[in-house]
Amino acid sequence: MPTHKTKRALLKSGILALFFGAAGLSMPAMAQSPEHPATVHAGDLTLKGAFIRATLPRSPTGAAYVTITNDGSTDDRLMSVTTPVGDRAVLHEMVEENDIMPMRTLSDGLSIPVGETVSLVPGVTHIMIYGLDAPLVMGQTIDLSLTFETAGDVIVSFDVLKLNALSHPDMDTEGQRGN
Ligand SMILES: [Cu+2]
Repeated sequence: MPTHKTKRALLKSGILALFFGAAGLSMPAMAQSPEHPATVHAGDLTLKGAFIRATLPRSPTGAAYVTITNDGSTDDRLMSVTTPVGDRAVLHEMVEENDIMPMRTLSDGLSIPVGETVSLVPGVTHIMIYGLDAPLVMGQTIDLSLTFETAGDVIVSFDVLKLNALSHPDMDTEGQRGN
């Protein structure tokens, strides 16, 4: 039998749960669909495993990753990306030079050839977000707009994962290696 005191404590935690539950429901991520779409189909393209690494409090930049498969009969190309959470987004590749890894802008975009799967993964390629308005916090979902030469504009929900995340859990379950 709970004492009067513990009853009150239980009631209090119930109220807190309600409060946070309601706060969760009002988050922007819920606006798009009842279930977070892990996989996005756009024309002949399939995009999955989209994630952004959480950022340190004063970090001016963030990095986003996604895996894109082209099942069509035309080569496609990721041309540009727009972001609601920073000044601009740029496609970057890492180039290993004498033990340092400078980033280079993919000014011609990123080719997505017919029948291939192209993964933006840490250490290889990423979407760099400059001028972050606020830190990116684990658990958030950020919608980026990816513009393809053929498939056009595609909105993809990126899950904010931990600071040093290597891949999205959706990809791990398929036995893919995150590196
Ligand atoms: Cu970069």
